Amino acid sequence: MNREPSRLSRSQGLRWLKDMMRIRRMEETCAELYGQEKIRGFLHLYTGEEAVAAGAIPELEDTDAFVGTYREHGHALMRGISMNAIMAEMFGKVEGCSRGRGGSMHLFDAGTRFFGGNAIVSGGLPLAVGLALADRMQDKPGVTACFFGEGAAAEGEFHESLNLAALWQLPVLFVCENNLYAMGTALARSESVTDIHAKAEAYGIDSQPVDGMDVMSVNSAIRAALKTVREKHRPGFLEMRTYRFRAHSMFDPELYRSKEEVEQWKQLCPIATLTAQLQAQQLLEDRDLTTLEASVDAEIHAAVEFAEAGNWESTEDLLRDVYTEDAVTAQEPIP
Ligand SMILES: Cc1ncc(C[n+]2csc(CCOP(=O)(O)OP(=O)(O)O)c2C)c(N)n1
Repeated sequence: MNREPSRLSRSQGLRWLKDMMRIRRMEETCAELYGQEKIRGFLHLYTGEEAVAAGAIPELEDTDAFVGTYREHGHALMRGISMNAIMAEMFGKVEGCSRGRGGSMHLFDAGTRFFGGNAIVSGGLPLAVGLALADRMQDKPGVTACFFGEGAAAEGEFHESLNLAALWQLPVLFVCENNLYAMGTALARSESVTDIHAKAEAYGIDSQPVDGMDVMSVNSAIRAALKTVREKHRPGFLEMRTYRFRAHSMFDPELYRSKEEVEQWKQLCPIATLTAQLQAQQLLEDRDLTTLEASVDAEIHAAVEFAEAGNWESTEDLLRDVYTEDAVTAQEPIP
């Protein structure tokens, strides 16, 4: 699991830097808005893991599908869902990408084939296998990218999904974001084999660990894996080794890990690492950083304004899409 040697173009470097900053600042803003009770319910932030979404998701084609978890705000942004639609969804407004029905854990956008955040650990894996099967049965070219945490490996659905994807040779790219903790449970306390990629190998799936704190390593691993999945029509698996700097959710006192450990991982911050690499190669000047920051701040400011100005769903509409029209209007008593 070597870090990629630094071969960077200025335009690609700035793109990744901006994307990672967009994710981080959006998340930090969500934390503030949560404190103000503008965003309610559950909120799981991605801080520290940005290199994975920023390095991976822009490599997907429009025809590919995406399936994620409840920690999916950054993935949605990278897939091209606007920050306005994401923020409005966080607020529960109808202008949100799931019409305010899903909230933080259930961002969804069929238009970009973003088939959702999912509150159920490992719940996305069988969904991804089904999407890939559907695409193949309809002779569609897409790959389904399925992102999930290492906690999923403890679930039966993980094993059933990998088995069927390998057995039926389906074009699914499984991407495990191994941040070492499933809520408060350290990986080594719940798994007898902590190399998650080895579990995929057991199903005959090409698999490798990747330095998930380094956007260049993520990007080259994803490009190679997608190429194989597309050309050979079979599943692939990447284990991104990463770390979340913040608590699991807004309700987590974080008693399961030491402050020293968190500080050590913060030294590997993907944004600081890329900034330093770009500066060392004279590809980034102070004024570039100022411009990037201003543009990210403007995008976030506009998104919060958009969400604030959005509308609540009317009470008359609350049953819409919950029951069929017939069921809602039926006057017949149920026998
Ligand atoms: C089937 C199921 N069991 C338990 C939970 C409660 N739960 C929510 S998040 C979580 C931890 C998942 O950790 P991981 O998959 O590693 O993802 P991460 O939060 O680290 O991104 C658990 C156990 C759940 N949502 N679904």
